[in-house]
Amino acid sequence: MQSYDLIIKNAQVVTSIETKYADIGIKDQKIIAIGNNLINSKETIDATGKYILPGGIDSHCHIEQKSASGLINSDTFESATKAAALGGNTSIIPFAAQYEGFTLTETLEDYHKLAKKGSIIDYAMHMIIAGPNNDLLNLELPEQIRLGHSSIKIFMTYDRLKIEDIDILNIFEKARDMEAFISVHAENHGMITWMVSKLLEKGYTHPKFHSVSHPVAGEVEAINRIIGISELMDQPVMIFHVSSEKGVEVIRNAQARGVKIFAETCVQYLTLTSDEMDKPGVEGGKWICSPPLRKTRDQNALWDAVKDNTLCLISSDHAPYSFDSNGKLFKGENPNFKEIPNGMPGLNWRLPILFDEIVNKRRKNLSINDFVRLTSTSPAKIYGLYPQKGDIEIGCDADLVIWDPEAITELSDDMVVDGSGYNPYSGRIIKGWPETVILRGYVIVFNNKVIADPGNGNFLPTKLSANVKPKGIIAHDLLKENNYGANLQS
Ligand code: DUC
Ligand code: ZN
Ligand code: ZN
Repeated sequence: MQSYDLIIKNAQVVTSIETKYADIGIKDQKIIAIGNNLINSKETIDATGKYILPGGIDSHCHIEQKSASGLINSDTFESATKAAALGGNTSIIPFAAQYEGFTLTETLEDYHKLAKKGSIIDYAMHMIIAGPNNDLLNLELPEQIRLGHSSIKIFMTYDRLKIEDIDILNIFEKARDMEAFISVHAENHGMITWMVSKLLEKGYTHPKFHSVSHPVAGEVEAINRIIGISELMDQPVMIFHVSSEKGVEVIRNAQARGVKIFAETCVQYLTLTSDEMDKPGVEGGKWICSPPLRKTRDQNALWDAVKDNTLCLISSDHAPYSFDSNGKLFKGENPNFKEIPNGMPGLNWRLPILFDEIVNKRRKNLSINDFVRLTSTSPAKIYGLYPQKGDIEIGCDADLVIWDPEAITELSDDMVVDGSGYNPYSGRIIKGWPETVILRGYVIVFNNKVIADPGNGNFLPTKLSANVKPKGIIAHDLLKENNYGANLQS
């Protein structure tokens, strides 16, 4: 008779496509049976009245990353992944940030050391490329893609991170040749720099002016530009953290005419507005992130875009800074908005807040299956983790979360285990909580306590997913007959 290491009984099993009552049988870290009345296990968990979902995958989070301002996020892999696990995640995709003057290889080695030592959940790794020299593009990049880093992130703004269009084109060309995916921080650097200087010149220094300094027009322009580059190069991209109604419109139009682009938003853009920054003193700096929180109208448009799949996943963009002289206030007690580092914590809060919005409040009539798709299956499918991660099927890693749909929680600063020390959602009362978290068959969170050790997480090497491969169509402008064959009559 088949024996199991763990059986979870009597729950409603939820995937991105269905919800059904079943038992789940786990052996050697994998799901090996989904059926009724499973028996013969070393351990059994009775999940009557609960849901079992695939573990959350947060595909956009910054951990122990050196930021553009030179500061390091107020987290270690240990504290960040504890927060992530408590929030129902079993995998993350953080960043290794390569800056001008550093090799990609040493950068990746450094971040891998940190992740291996501290992470309690599994992780893949995006490569930020900010100094794309010839050696990096021609020698290092192919090797790192071969080693399982199939995702590149580029920035169109931030002084030390942004790259010029010519470099973007070179990276797109290499990524297409070597089978990598590209994600983009799309905001127009010139517009932001100009707005910041105008605002400061006029004495507008309060944190609330941060949102004014990142105009929607800057997001729209950069998204348009990256779509144009993506079309020319036939290289699909992920547009990160879309924050505005107008940004969504540009993406929806491009998708409608067949451009293969993907876009995400983050929990904060769906649930908070720029009003958060309008608090006395510098308190509002806690909500400074880029792109900035916008208006209720943008929030509604983002939910519509989630509903019609213009935005195909929701991440946290976790980038915590403590609210003291080591973090948000590193320039002093009374910084202007530009002196406050950008970023908010979110690994712990993304799933419970979205569960409340989607499953409990039925925002835009989205379902619990949509919740799974947006927060686990879709990131797995896009970043090459599927079907090992992101689903409940025979053969998948046994990454499972038992959700109590009735638990009522008031979010507070007291709950925070990440390095920020504050909860941007404090005071919010939500329904539904990820009470037990299982990674590869081992319980890592029980009764809201982490019971796994740092170093427990595995690196997840990725390959370019078939879902995000180029269409294989050479752009009109690059066709021989349209003169990319050049020569003409010269
Ligand atoms: N903006 C980013 O682009 N990344 C981290 C946090 C932020 O606010
Ligand atoms: Zn970004
Ligand atoms: Zn980010």
